[in-house]
Amino acid sequence: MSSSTDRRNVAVGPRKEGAAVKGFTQKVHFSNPCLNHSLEEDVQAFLIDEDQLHTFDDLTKVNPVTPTTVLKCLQARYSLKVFYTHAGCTMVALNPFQPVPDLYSVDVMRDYHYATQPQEFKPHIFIVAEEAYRNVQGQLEPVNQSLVVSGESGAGKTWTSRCLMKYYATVAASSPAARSQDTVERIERRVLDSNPLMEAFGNACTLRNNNSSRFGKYIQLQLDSGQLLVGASVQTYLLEKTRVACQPANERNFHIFYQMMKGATDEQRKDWKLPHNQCFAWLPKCEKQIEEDSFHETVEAMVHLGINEERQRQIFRILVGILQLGNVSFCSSANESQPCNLDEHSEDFLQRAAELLGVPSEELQTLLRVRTLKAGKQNVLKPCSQAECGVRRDCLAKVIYGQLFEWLVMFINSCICADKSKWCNFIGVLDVYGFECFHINNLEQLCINYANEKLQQHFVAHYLRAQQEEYVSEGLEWSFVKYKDNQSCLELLDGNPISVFSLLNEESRLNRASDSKMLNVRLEKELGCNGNISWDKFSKVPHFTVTHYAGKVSYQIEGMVEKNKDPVPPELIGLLQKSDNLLLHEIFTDKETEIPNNKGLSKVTVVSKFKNSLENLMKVLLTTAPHYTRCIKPNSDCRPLTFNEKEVILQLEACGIVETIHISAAGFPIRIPFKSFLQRYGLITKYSTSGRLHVDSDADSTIILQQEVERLLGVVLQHLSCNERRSLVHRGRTKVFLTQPMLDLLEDLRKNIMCRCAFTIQCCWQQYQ
Ligand code: AOV
Ligand code: MG
Repeated sequence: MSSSTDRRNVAVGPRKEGAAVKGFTQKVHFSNPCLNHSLEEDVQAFLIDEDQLHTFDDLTKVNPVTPTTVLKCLQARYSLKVFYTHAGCTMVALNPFQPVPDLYSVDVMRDYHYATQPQEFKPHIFIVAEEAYRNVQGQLEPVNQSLVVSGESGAGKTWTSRCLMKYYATVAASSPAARSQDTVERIERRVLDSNPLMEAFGNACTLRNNNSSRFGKYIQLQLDSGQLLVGASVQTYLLEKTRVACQPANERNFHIFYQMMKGATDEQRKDWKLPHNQCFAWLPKCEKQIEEDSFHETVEAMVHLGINEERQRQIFRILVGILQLGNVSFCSSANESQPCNLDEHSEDFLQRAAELLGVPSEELQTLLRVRTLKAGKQNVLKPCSQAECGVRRDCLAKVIYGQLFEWLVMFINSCICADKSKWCNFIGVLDVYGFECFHINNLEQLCINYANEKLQQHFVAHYLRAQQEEYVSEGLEWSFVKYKDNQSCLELLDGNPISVFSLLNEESRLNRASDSKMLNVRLEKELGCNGNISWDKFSKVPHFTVTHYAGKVSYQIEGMVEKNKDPVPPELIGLLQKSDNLLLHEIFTDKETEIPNNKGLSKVTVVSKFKNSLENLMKVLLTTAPHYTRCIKPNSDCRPLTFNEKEVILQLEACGIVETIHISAAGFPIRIPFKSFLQRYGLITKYSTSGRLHVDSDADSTIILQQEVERLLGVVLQHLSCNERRSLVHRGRTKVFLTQPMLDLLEDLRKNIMCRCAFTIQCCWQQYQ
């Protein structure tokens, strides 16, 4: 497979007319970016041009490129409400934290798509979208594309992903008629409707973000041979289902519950046995005021996606059943051999929960209070302690909610995914939960931050490293730009044979009582000398601190092993299989109900499942041409037009933006294999006045191709000195390396020749007539 950058070639986004001529004289820096500039120098540099800073629409033009100058440039633009800036191969998107409707209208989408007005060419997420769209029809063969959107929690990833999907639903609408209307056709509508639905069930208000994604998502937009959107498929990653039964302080449960409470009709309330004034333990309010008017939108999305009324009713009854279950609590039992009782008000709640979940209430009550163990071949009943009863109740809620979410995703896929014969390429949009660091972090944050490490690794490997390695292998002069590699952190987390994950898995499988303590001891013993992990000896609560690429995070060890085991009592699954709620019955039909023996768990743990699913994602990403968008959160209070320098600089440093800019500025972002290059631009030499050249695009010998490329470049750049030429284009061993101005020039020359040919043919035709 050739590198992805090969494919980001001739088909690029909208460009200003004449940009090639203007950009032709642009200076390309070959300064060694590893040299550290002093802060004073930085200040000096940007003070000189301070008034002009906002005009740099590509950070590669800032000189010198340092964290401070980059920061000041972004700040100047942000203060003028300019939210997008190129950073070489990546797009930096600053969160406006306020609606900017004019920036994302259908008209603007079309402007970028057709590129007719100069103002259309300002940096915009639509440039990324359009570039990927045009690149699908690669030079020689179509290439799948991936839009990787990253950034910390609340930075704007989900917002950006939605925006990208809307763009394709508009410009690649499956019916030509739909393109001239503001509405979108059915498949586009359905693809877009998957967003509010999945967000209602998978997003929640956290301390960082009122609409925080609690699951990861990779959506592949399927395009047919005419580049029209004909379907999509969604892959989701690890929903944080613990939230359903346990919400961190000042955070909320999933949106859908609040939407139902606010939006249900009286009739629905009656059906759900839900009085207006009922309070739920699992529906905490947070300090933030959140308007909960989206129930209608969620139901509408369900209707568009084909979830009929009866199915909706089953879904909502399950959800209210979960809430009722959350109000059930237990008293401690005086006698260990006796199961604990329900506390005084819980009888009613349990009754309602059982009714809504469609299971017999006595059986539910018994199964929550008594567990079944395997002793040899026999099953033995054992009364649960008060705490154990609570754990079983939470387990039941979590497994129901988790499986309901999976069913929903499966259903969405079944109605948006096109038949394989109907599509040939895809553009994937990746939106995962952003890097998180709370006061208390546990397995959820460990997984979320691990996913972000993996994405960062993908970026480092596929851009920072691959780009530079290619320069060297193609024989270009290059002084290597150092970058922060997160490989050692990843090895700490998921490496073989010993890592945080492997030890956590071992403890989970051993199933011993003092697992948290043991885990801590083993982590310290086996990984203590790794520089990416540390312990605070004075802390009362056992925890370990990991130095992630985006900062240090302390993880609480208590509860981690249990969360990783994610045990579900099989008896409870058996109960759900008997449910007369048809959806619940369907969801649990094939699930395992065998009682395991007490030797330990053979079940796949949460982290191993998550690691596998991320590895599969990485494999898919590797087969696609990536486009990176870095979302930046200008302030942690989510205030509009507030730019906190300290917070922004940390984010810029974490994602290696300065290194990226250096590599992009000093490098040649466009690489075209000789053969493709000659196939596209060979006509320039054929029609050149400076002598006809023989360009045989079928020639296979690299040496012949090299010579032909050399001659072609000689014709195009005949008036430039060797040094000038080298700053624009380089002939490598197998590819031509180009800067954007050079590509613009070649494209303009090609276009001119084609226009001239067309004109000549027209004249001949007229004469002939
Ligand atoms: P995230 O996806 O990156 O966080 P979101 O995409 O949910 O963050 O963005 C957070 C909030 O910022 C949104 O709800 C919007 O209010 C606002 N916002 C973001 N981008 C824009 C924009 N371009 N224009 C206007 N408002 C915007 V997380 O899922 O927590 O990691 O997990
Ligand atoms: Mg999100």
